[in-house]
Amino acid sequence: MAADQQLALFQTASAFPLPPGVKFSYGTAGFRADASILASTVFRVGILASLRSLKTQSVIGLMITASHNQVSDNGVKISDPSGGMMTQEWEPFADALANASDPDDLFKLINQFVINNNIPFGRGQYAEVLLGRDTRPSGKALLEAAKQGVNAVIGAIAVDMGILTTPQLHWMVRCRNKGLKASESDYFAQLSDAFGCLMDLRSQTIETNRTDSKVIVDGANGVGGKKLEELKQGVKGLEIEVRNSGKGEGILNAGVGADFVQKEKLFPGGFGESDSGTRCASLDGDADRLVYFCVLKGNSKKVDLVDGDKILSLFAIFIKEQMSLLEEKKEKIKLGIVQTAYANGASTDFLKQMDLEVVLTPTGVKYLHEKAAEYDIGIYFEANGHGTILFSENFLHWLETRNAEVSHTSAGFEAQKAALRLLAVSKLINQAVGDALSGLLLVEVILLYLGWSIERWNELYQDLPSRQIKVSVADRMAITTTNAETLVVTPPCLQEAINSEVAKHSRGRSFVRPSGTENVVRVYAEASTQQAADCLAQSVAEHVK
Ligand code: 16G
Ligand code: ZN
Repeated sequence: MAADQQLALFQTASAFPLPPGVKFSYGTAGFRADASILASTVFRVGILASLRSLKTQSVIGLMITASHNQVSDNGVKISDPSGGMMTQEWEPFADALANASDPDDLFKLINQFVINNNIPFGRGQYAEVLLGRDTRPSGKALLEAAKQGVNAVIGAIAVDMGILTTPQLHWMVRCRNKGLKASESDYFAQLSDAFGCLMDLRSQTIETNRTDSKVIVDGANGVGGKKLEELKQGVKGLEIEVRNSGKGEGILNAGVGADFVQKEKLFPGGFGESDSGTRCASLDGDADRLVYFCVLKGNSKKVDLVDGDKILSLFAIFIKEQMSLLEEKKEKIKLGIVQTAYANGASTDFLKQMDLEVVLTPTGVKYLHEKAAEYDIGIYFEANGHGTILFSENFLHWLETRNAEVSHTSAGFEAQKAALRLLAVSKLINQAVGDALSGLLLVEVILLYLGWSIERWNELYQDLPSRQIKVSVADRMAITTTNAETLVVTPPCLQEAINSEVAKHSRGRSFVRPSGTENVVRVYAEASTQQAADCLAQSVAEHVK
């Protein structure tokens, strides 16, 4: 390593000492912790991002957010050149960097890693990292730490993209690497244009049973609400009311947001019984999750939840219908549905009854995304509301070329419209990661296309009662699993114990897994009644303790 590079690293690293007594882990969604102890981690992730940019010779993203966590937390994660999550191969290095005890240790680690991976480090080669942050007050100082980390690598530049949703930053990275327009106004324009296109391509004859013309959206007092206010300016034909937009006094994620609504099944702050009968939606703190809900009357803040599984089902219905309208090739198009073990059993049954190929992956966007990318059209969602629809380059190319031919038959005309709709969906729905803003617009336009109210949508199937519990244990990693986390491997005998509890309940299903974001083991149970689901979860939890 060149002497000037060595010096640059030592000097800046000394300004960001590792806090004593903590161990950081990249986890399912990057590093997350109380913001007060994160400066050294964010600085080091800045270095990591520059190295990743050098290695891939592409633009990399660095996002400062802790999503749905409380406002005093923060976090940092990397977007790879495709706009997806950082490759898992680099996660052990990320962990080692974050935990290096001092600049000397840090330097040795980097040196070894660049040699092993043949990274043109310290040779003045160009690297570029786009930085984004959510609205957390700690974000500004952490962004500065990230900038210094990026700049500690000679030849690397950090570009501050300002306050963004997580999916916006991922989208920008993807566009930059494809040589496409990548500014925030390009993002807004692409979404509203594609929405407009889908609105124009609706069939005019559809009977509608809708009485609810507007949607009210809970912005979690965070960045999503703020950005939705901007996005909606360009959206024609839909009334969007934003609450908890982050402009008022409300605290980020405190009794608001998609995570709160999904887990508690209660309406968020800023909503009331007078909203019953109106379609409502909720974003999480960095706007990569979306759930819908209906406020129930006289029922102590309870809601009817329309979760990620139902959003997935709605998208699957629409995509399948468009595919069936395509005259040619339709048998050859591979459509895949990707869920995790948390998907409600009723949703999986429903999708299978539609003759769709459904696969499960472990929890975490990186797994779902990777699997969905294997299809021509891959739709993935977690029950918590994170998901998107991926289109393969080949399939998009085919759609574009087939559209160049003008058709004269009525079936041909319908097929052409279906192809145009699919192309518009590929532009509306974020191809990099799940994006609550683009997901919201797609849900809305599909409901309009089908003429469905939220109640009609919610009636697609009835969720099986379920229960989730957290169990604190000495070492959560003692539990290992296989088959997309549905079966326990170690400790021995635990799976047998779960099986015998499950057998006691009609439609019983239960699994356990160590959390990737908290120091707990999570227990999930499902059964034909709420009481049975509660009982099953409790008894399985006893075996975990
Ligand atoms: C993270 C994941 C999310 C997953 C959740 C599980 C990303 C971007 N986010 O939020 O997909 O559902 O972790 O948390 O991958 P857990 O491991 O604590 O249950
Ligand atoms: Zn999030």
